[in-house]
Formats: sequence, C-alpha cells, structure tokens
Amino acid sequence: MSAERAVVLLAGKVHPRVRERVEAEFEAVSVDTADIKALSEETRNRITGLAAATRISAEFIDSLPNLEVIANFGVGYDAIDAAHAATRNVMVTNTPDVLSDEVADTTIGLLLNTLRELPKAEAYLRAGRWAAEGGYPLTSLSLRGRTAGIYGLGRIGLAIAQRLEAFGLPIHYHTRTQRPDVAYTWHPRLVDMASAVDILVVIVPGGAATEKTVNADILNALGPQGVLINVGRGSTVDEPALIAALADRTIAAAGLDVFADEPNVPQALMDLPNACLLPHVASASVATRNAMADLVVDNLIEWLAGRPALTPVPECAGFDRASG
Ligand code: A2R
Repeated sequence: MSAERAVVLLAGKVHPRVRERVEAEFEAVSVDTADIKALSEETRNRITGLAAATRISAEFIDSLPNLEVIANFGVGYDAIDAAHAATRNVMVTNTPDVLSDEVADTTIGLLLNTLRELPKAEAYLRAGRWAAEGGYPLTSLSLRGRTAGIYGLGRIGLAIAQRLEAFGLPIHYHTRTQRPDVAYTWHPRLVDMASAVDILVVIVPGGAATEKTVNADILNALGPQGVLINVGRGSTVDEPALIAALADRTIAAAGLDVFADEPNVPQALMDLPNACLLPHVASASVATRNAMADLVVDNLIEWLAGRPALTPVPECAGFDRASG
C-alpha cells in the first residue's frame, strides 16, 4: 500500500457501504451537509475524489481546486453541475444499469397498486372490514385493455416497456431521438403520445430540458381514463397542475415515487384518494443499493488510479486520464 493515499470527500448522507469502502481504500473526509466551508482550505486542497449523495453546485466544485472525480450515487445526476465539472476537466460518474431492473419491477408494482388499489385493499383487510362489511369494492380501474406510453425509453424505460409488453399492452414512447432497435410506436411530441395512450410512465432524467414538461396540456391530452406514473424525477411534473387534474378527474389516477420537493409531499396530494404515493423507493432494495454503492467506489478507484472511469456521464465521456 502506498504511503500517500488519495483524499476522498464523502458529501451528504452517503450509503454505509460507500463510506466503509472509501475508508478502506482512501483517506476519507466527511461533510454532513453540502456545507463545504466547514472544511479548512488545507483539507480542501488535498481532496481529489468526491462521493456525492447531495447537491454539488459549481461553487462547491470550485472550492476543491485539485478535484479530479465526482462519483454520484444514482443514475440521475441532475443534482451535480456536470457541465461545470466538465469545463474543469473533473470526471463525473453515475450508477447506470445496476438499478434498471429493480426500478422497472417497482414501476410495475406501483402501476398495479394505482389501478387495482392493492394497498387500500390490504388496509381494508387489516382494519377487519372484510369480515365486518364484506368484500372490498370492485376497482373502477384495471390494467386490462390499456395502452402504455413511456416518456424516456433509455435503460430503465426499455426495461419497463419489456415488462408491460409481457402484460399484453401495446407500447408507445416519446424521446428526442427515435430508437432504431425497437418496434414500439415513437412520438416526436409528448402531447401526441399522451393523446394516444391511457398510461403515461415518466422515466426521463431531471434538469432544465424536462422540467415541468408534464403540465396541464399533457394531462388534458391523457384524459379521464388516463393514469400517470412518475418514477423519474419530481421536477418533470408540474405538481400543482397534477393535483388539480387528479382533483377534478381530468385524469383518473396517478402513482408517484418522486416529488418536486422531497421529502416534502404536498398535503393536497396526500389527501387525494386517486393518488398512490411511495417515498422514492424504486431502487431501494439492499442488493441494488449495494450494487450502486460498489459502482460509486469502483469509479473512484479506477479514476484515481489513473485508469478510465467505468461509467462516465455523457458530459465527461470523452475525457481520458491524460486530460483529467
Ligand atoms: O431524448 P433521447 O433520445 O436522448 O432519449 C432519452 C430520454 N430523454 C428525453 N426524452 C424526451 N425529452 C427530453 N428532453 C429527454 N431527455 C432525455 O430519456 C432516453 O431515452 C431516456 C434516458 O435514458 P438513460 O440515459 O438510459 O437513463 P436511465 O438509466 O433510463 O435513467 C433515467 C432516469 C434517471 O436520469 C433518473 O432521473 C431516474 O431515471 O432514475
């Protein structure tokens, strides 16, 4: 083992396995919040790696003059200013693929729970109402006979589409670029897809390009039988518009794993009987989160040892170690 170990900053509430492995491989420094100013200048100058579980702004990046790599925990890296990192030749990595199947599985569960009211039916049983009052009321919604539209047909979107295909549903999708490798119906415009389907699954990245793109017009197009499922980012949906659309039955129901201001969920949304709500758990199994943690640390190990990153984000895909 070399005498001088690289210094890696653990920013935010990092996964225990990230902490454990970073402490074993590197000299670890922690900041509980993203308050980088809590660290001395001398410490900041020694930091070359960053394991991120919090928002990382341009200012944060600039306060670490010798930073070489930011390894984000999660496939979505909208909380990292990757464009700024790229201008400073700082590598940014994320955790694609290892969570795609888990997120797709959870999406199907959320969709069925939203349509068939399974959490409410279980609560009914546990409250003793089955024995006291008879069977749970028939659900007005069903997966049968529906058509699904996937907003974002990337790694996770495709895994969701393949599952829905197995359930017998026709699949449509909206992306900026048509995929050459699938036979699903592509819509260049989101509003046109929303009109053509009665399930809209949102699984695009967050950020400016998708912000509030699921708005009142899209919900109107989805229509009174329509069901919205969001497992991407809360920022993609205009939350007040969604609350209004659920309240006046512009759409039938929504299943949400992500919210605009997590962990704060508007009371108005919680009060709606046709909203099925989860606390951002799509990838949250022990096995999948461990795989994500390992990918975070393996990216740090590779880059800080002078080797290519395993999973660079697109903004940094062209970097090599010589330029890093
Ligand atoms: O637009 P394209 O052709 O680049 O397709 C990507 C699509 N997408 C968009 N579609 C429409 N309008 C946009 N402004 C837009 N931006 C991106 O989203 C592609 O089909 C998909 C993203 O796929 P991947 O990069 O493979 O991401 P992955 O692993 O499926 O994860 C998606 C998101 C994460 O960013 C987190 O926010 C969440 O799932 O966990």
